[in-house]
Amino acid sequence: MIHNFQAAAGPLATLDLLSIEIAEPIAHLRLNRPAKRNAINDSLVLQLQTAMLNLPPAVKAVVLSGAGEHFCAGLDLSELSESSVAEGVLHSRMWHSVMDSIQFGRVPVVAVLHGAVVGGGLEIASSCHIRVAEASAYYGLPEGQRGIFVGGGGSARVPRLVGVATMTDMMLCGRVLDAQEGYQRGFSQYLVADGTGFAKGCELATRIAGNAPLSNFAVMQALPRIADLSQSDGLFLESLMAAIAQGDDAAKERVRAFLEKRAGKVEKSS
Ligand code: 1HE
Repeated sequence: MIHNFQAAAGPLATLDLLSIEIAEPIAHLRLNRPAKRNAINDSLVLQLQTAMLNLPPAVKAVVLSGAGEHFCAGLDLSELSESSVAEGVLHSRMWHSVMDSIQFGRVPVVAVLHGAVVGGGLEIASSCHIRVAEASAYYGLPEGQRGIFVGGGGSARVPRLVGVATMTDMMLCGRVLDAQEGYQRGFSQYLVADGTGFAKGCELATRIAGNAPLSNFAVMQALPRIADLSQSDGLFLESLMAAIAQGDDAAKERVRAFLEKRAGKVEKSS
């Protein structure tokens, strides 16, 4: 599949730490600080939020990657040293709001991971909806060794992917998972050869962008919330979300298309 990506215009073009290209219906956001291994300073994390909030309406899915040898080295530690306790809380809350703009934004985000996916980089990846890992990817939470704790939503999102025990091991013992272990334990839904992650990410983003918008909305907004509820409350919310989605014209047309043999069957992936 060939995508003709063009540099983004408007407010997205002014962001200097992200490179943003668009081939409708996909936007490609790339962390673009390779000399610092895409370490996330305040400017970069806020630019990520600006990008998520200003995606052109024609964009229906995002691919997020990192420039250079690594996806992301986590928090820029050079900004951490002199902050007070109060500043620390606000800084963490700022990250939470940016990560929410990814997880609960308008469109699904496919992260393409390679090299180091560590600390805040893993927190960013965990906020995305789909993770494609290249064979070079590895996952770490060096916060445990740096004398700090996760602050970008990791304690809420990482255990939901790999469990509290694995996260505890990564933080207390400095355990680093390679791409294969990360795939088996649930960090990535896809594991691909080095150099092929972006193509796979674009393929998946294209499929996602072809779904009915309300279906994608339900998966992004309702599914993680239902998973956090009691079964009874979750099932009640599910019934409301299901009725809203199936009442939409897009759902009615898609169901009709299948019944009239105009839509594809469910097939095994190749
Ligand atoms: C950085 C950072 C950074 C690299 N902050 N400057 N994250 C960490 O504890 C991970 C720290 N980084 C590393 O372990 C390694 O850099 C990597 C394994 C990611 C990559 O290694 P390598 O050999 O490719 O690169 P390098 O030589 O270590 O780094 C290249 C430059 O990037 C170097 O700067 P230079 O000026 O000497 O060239 C590094 O100092 C710089 N650099 N990583 C600042 N993280 C919301 S709370 C989240 C809390 C956290 O994320 S804590 C975990 C932080």
